[in-house]
Amino acid sequence: MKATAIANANIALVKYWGKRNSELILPYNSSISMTCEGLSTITTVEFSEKYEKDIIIINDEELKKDEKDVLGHLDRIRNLAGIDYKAKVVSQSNFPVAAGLASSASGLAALTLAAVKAANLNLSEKELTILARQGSGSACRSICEGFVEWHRGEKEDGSDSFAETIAKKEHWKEFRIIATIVSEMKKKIGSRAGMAQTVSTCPYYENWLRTIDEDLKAVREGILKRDFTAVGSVAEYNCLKMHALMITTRPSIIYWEPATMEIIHSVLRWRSEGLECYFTIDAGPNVKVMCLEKDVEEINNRLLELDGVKKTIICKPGDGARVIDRHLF
Ligand code: 2P0
Repeated sequence: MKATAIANANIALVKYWGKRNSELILPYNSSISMTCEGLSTITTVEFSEKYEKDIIIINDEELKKDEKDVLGHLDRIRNLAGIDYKAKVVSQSNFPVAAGLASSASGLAALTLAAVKAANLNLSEKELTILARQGSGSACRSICEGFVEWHRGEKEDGSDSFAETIAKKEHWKEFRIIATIVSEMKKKIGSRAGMAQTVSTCPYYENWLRTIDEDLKAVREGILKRDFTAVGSVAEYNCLKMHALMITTRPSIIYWEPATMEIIHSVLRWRSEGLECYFTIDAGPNVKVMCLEKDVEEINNRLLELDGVKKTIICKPGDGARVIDRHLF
């Protein structure tokens, strides 16, 4: 009862921010993302009677007891499979965790698939996304390939809140997201607490929900037409709207650092000079820059020249989660 899976992180073009049900992780709004080749997590899960307790090792560190997400998710899968063996889980990501680079998405997606296979469950991709969603909302999008939409769903039980590919990676091979790393520090406020705080205190949250369908439609259609200007400009604006919510939450959530601002202004300047690129930022200070393949080298070089940029990772549209043979233990 041992299996290993790999999953890529995803970066949202239309963001998820706010839950209508925090138990089942049901969002107020649908979201669209790109699954990113190159930002991956590999996870091996073994269920066995030889383990007296769950052992969870993430990026070479044993998980502390108070981190319940992973344990709760293992229990969910054990219940589904009707097993009560303890598990050993070893997980390794190739990018900094908790810096707004969606490590929980690739981590929980890989954990879901590896644990499901190790428990001999047979689930469809849609069922896997519903299960991964309950571990971490954005993880459902990392199950799927390429450009992905997570449908918010209407039902109370969450059975229609799932993710699916809207365009495969081959559809738009030229789309690039350059993830810049300005800080590898663990963020001060996690997304989970932050979004709950926004829903309960931000006076603009209703307007976010009122305008989200326009953004979803523009980005979805832009992806299908490979219209980079449409996708980039709406994704950038959607990110700014989400950060406006965060900033006007009480107490304020300000993820931006000076280096974040430096990159925002640089992108705006390069674009005004004719080099087309757009930015998006998640729950952290790191900026992701969207561009097309033809400009990626130039933009990457310019980003690396900025004072605040420590490192960049260039991402193409990538595969969904898959089982692999190489176990981590
Ligand atoms: C997103 N983020 O759409 C948004 C944008 C952060 C900013 O999804 O509580 O780790 O596990 O459902 O999925 C991060 O939130 O939160 C996230 P939970 P998750 O990518």
